Amino acid sequence: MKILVTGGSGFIGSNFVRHVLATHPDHAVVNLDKLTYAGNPENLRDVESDRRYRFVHGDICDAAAVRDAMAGADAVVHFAAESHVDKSNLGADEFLRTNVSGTFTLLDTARELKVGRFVQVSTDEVYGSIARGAAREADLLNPSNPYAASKAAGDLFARSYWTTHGLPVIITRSSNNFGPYQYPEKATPLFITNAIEDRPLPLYGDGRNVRDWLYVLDNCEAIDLVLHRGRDGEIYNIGGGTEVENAELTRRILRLLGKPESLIQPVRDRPGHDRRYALDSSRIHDLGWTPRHSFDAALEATVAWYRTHEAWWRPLKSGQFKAYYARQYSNR
Ligand code: NAD
Ligand code: TDX
Repeated sequence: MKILVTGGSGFIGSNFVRHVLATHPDHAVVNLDKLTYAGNPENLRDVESDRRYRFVHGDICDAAAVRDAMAGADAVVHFAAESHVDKSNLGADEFLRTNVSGTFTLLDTARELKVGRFVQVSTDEVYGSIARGAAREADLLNPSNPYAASKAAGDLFARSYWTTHGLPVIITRSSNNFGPYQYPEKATPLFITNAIEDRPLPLYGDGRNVRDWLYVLDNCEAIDLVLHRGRDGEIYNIGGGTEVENAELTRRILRLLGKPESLIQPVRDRPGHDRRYALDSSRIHDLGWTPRHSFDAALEATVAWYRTHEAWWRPLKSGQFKAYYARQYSNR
């Protein structure tokens, strides 16, 4: 199978490309990535020499580049996105461009080239905050922040290409991923790396917001399963089944690193901060997936990875990131 992966140089995409090459000897991957601040060639340095892997530097909004990269592909797995909620709150132009217009360009090209499967990688955020129970795939979309709104719009275009044009689209909606190669703007890698540096861990609001944490390798296995065995036109929630309050996550990270809780710094809340995400994942369980990693073991492995990969994240926390961090947290 020849797969076009978009956004393969980011966090989940790079883990997915590595997973596919390691587990499917007969698969080839083309990775189309614009290399924004979140895309990093270092994430896939170890597979660069694999003859089944090809990197294409390009923008998913560029129809000609998309057509070239997609030519001959049996399937598309679409990760490329602007993915950070706080960044979308500061300005959402790029979110609209990439997550909506870029998704449309990919769908339209896949229709033209008659691609056999299109996996739209989406998020639990499209359901909005869930006070009680768990979101199911047929629930109404109720996004709160501009990032989530742009992902919901992408999902609706994807659905419409299945319903109207018969493009074999599948949507995955996963909960919060954590693991190796996550850009340190997101809570888990930000907190781990700040703690290693003995810097404060900025905890939003009362710290009681709940996220359902999913180890990135478990998500890659779920996406792989959906890609090969999912049903056309279906949506699959992928939840880790581990609901944890942010304050608890923060304390666990500090404990794993042997750092004091005094590093926790309560800061002003994120505007529109969803209180809780929760997914009903029975549909993908019925397909045969369940997370293989326990939250405790996966968090420990993740902390260990950032400890042993300072050369990966230290350069990311300088330059452009420093300016973002100063802007994001200075007035909180
Ligand atoms: P990321 O920010 O780490 O990576 C995004 C990648 O997309 C980068 O390599 C970037 O260079 C690339 N990209 C951005 N704009 C592009 C464009 N216009 N053209 C080509 N490439 C472009 O993101 P991530 O955390 O790996 O998320 C991957 C996908 O999974 C996203 O669609 C996101 O919405 C979804 N998702 C993420 C999580 C999570 O917890 N991280 C949870 C659920 C869903
Ligand atoms: O500095 C911080 N302090 C803090 O308390 C940051 C960056 C976050 N938080 C809180 C906000 C959230 O409740 O931690 C929680 C997790 O925050 P993020 O890592 O920014 O993730 P979230 O906003 O939940 O969105 C993530 O999961 C869904 C991904 O970034 C999205 O791409 C995905 O769709």
